[in-house]
Amino acid sequence: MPVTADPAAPWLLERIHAAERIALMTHVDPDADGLGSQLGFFHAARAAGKDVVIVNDDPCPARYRWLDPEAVIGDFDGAAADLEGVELGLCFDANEASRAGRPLAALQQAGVPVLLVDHHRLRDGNPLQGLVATRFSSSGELTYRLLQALGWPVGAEAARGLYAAMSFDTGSFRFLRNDPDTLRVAAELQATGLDTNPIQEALFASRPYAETVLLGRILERIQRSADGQVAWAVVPPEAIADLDVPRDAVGEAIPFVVGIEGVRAAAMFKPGRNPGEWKLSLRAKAGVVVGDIATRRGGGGHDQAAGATLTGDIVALCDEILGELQAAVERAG
Ligand SMILES: [Mn+2]
Repeated sequence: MPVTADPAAPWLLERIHAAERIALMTHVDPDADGLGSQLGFFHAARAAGKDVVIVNDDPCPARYRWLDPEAVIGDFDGAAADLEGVELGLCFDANEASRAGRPLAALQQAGVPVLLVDHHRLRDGNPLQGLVATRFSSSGELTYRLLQALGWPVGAEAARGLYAAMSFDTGSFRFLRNDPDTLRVAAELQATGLDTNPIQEALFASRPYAETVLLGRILERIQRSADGQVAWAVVPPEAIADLDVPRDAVGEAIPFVVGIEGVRAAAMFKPGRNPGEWKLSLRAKAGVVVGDIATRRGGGGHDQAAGATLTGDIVALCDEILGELQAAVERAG
């Protein structure tokens, strides 16, 4: 059954048009791309007369509540009942069922079809269908094109989510893949009357003090390879224990690691969800491909930004990953 990279694929539009009640999901540990995409779709679909609900595995993190002033984002513990009567599920910014957790499993168990809407590379043998297009900067940009193809107007309400999604995944429109369409879509969203200043401030100028302290600790832990082309930081649980910060706050530091002059590939190891687990984040500068290092370990992402969950001794894991990063740098020449 089909996976398409075309937001206007007729079968895809027919499936969405045919469903009266639609549930929207995103991945666990939701980010601004997943949440913004589903909110953009939500507001446009509701305005188009659809009965639409959002049920994620996790609640909306406090840091993203400004995205959802109406509080339409539900979570599985509080809003599982909203899945009742749903005819179609759409899962944003996730490339496999397990990334979406319990709501997707519940829909599948009830025999409800679920389609992906994502810009991450699909794993070989993925059983899900949907719209998966890696050429898009973000799920937000992809969702905008899908809404256009559906013929559903995008008003300022929907635009806020989509613009936030794009701004987040492009690092405030710095990572544009030389695709002029990304800025065109951003301009069209702005033209709805959207005030983008509060989005910029909320995403990039609102770091809580405790997270700033954490950032300082991480920066102190950065190490570099002998040739200075690979940099990494290991953030053990004890570096966070006394700080009131969400787990995903650690990820905020990775741009500084890969942002060092001369560094072409970077890794960060932070505590995972469960004891003994490590969450690996990889970044690379243009031309260096590190995504496969995460994919081989059951993770995913893009060529220059990827992640995976690892278990084992951190010293051995670190050795292994750094060796592969060095090889990736050498391959890039
Ligand atoms: Mn994304």
